[in-house]
Amino acid sequence: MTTTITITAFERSPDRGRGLARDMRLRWALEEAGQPYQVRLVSFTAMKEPEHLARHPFGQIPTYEEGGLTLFETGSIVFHIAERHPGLLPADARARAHAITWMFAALNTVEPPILDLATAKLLEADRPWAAERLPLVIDRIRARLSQLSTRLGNEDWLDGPFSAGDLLMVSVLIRLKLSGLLNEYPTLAAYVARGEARPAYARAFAAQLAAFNASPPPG
Ligand code: GTB
Repeated sequence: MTTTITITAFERSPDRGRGLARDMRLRWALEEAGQPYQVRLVSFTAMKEPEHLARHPFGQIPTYEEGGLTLFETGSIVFHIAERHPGLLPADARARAHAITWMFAALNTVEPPILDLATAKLLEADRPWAAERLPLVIDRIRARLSQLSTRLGNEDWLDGPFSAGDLLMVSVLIRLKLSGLLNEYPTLAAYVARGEARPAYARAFAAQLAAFNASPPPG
């Protein structure tokens, strides 16, 4: 008997369902794992109400429900999926440890300066010190991209076959596409393009976009 998996996603995503909200990471992992799932769309208001706060203490998306299990935090959920289904973590213990290391590297080392850029542009742009801070934020991103690009070199994926580490790293880097920063590193731009070219990614993207297009316009 299979247990239904339900994830939560934005009812009206600010990016209009174009792959940037984090439910995309779960959709992609579930598609790679060949697992069907349902989606519960939540409004920004509903996210802060008790029913959703019981699923997610910080009132955010995504969440993951499977039988009696409820999880939040994208990294933990992707790990949960990857541990239970083939395709996202290697069987060999050492290779698996490396892939898990790249999951943490994506979320703990590469993503923070990228999130800082979004904060600087969206939330701090009117502060008197904003113009002075922005180049520092961008320099910190460039430092990480340069190191990552060197490490990836001519390989397709970070450590052997595609893994949950690549899934998270590509997802993190995608957020830089609009800034133009990714294209400064052709190795990484090609890496992201390889991720986006995976059929599982394409299915996840199409599903997220379809959910946005089907959701009611703000009333
Ligand atoms: N650490 C948590 C995790 O990884 O699961 C962070 C979850 C998180 O940031 N969730 C965001 C959220 O719920 C949505 S994904 N925000 C609403 C709130 O906090 O009230 C971040 C996101 C949202 C929208 C875009 N976009 O439209 O471009 C991109 C990324």
